[in-house]
Amino acid sequence: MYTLGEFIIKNKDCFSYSTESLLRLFSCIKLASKEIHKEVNKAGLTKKIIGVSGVKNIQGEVQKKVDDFANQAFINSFKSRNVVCGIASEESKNFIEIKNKKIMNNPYIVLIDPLDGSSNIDVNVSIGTIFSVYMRSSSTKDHLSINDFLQVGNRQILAGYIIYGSSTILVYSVGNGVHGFTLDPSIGTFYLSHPNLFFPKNGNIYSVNEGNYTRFSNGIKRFLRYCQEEKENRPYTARYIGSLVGDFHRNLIKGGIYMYPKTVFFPEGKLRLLYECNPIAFLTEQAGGKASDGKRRILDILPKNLHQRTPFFCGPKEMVEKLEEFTNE
Ligand code: P6P
Repeated sequence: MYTLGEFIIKNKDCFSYSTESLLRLFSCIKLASKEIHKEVNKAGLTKKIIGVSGVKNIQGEVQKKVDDFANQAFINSFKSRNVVCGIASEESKNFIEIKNKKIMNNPYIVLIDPLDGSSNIDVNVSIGTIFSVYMRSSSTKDHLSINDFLQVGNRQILAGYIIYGSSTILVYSVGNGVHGFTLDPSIGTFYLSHPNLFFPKNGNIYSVNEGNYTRFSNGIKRFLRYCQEEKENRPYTARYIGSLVGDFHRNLIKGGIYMYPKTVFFPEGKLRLLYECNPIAFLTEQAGGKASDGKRRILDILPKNLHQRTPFFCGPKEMVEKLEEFTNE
């Protein structure tokens, strides 16, 4: 079995940028994810990450200790290894510029949701980290600006997630397919376990919070009724655990559509474009699927601000296109 590092080197021609940089990026991501794995796996036994940190994050949400722990783990890992020149995080209001002599001319920036779905940690449901990497759009001689982070998703050079579940799995793409690596915690190594992930044909899972049904648009309501009627390969199976990474990972492997439509509580949608939807959309397309806001390709949306939200639908192409028939009526 290939380790993640061996796999990257074996496939170095598939990455348009420096292989050494990719290896160093993953060195940071692996280190931070192993730190989080270690704490998450014994969450009930330690006060370190259970409960709230007492502060509110940019989202106005009471930040959980584990959110802060995960955020610091990634920021420290990237900063200490001089791997990127800038970081944007769901947990930080503004982007963080890293400027020192050791990373002069470093062109990489990373956007992360350090621990998506963290409210599930108290009930032992899978949670995840989502990451997205770009080349900065400004000259390395200048200070970073917000425009370096407000790039369309189709300019990502690397995207992926780590799911902390019954096992810890890192899934990524550099534009040459989607590949998953499972952590062997006994030696702290990620091994190739899911090469060339691709949405199965005839997916039959739909994932949405049906508690919001009355608040959905008529198009979404009609699509849900389509999923539930007894015809052809339907009714579909409803599966929703309230953790994007967990729901997406299951749907990628078994074949299903994930939906977070806009509601009266979230008129722009709940999920964040830059560090949730764009990386998941990149993986979706690399796995033969489609990701949209109900009308537009997610990866073509020009971001206006760091924490902007969007309605989000992703999964097998035929399922998303069927949904769009209803949302575009
Ligand atoms: P709801 C977690 O807070 C999250 O951002 C995603 O991981 C998840 O899919 C969604 O929100 C769940 O939201 O409103 O259904 O609880």
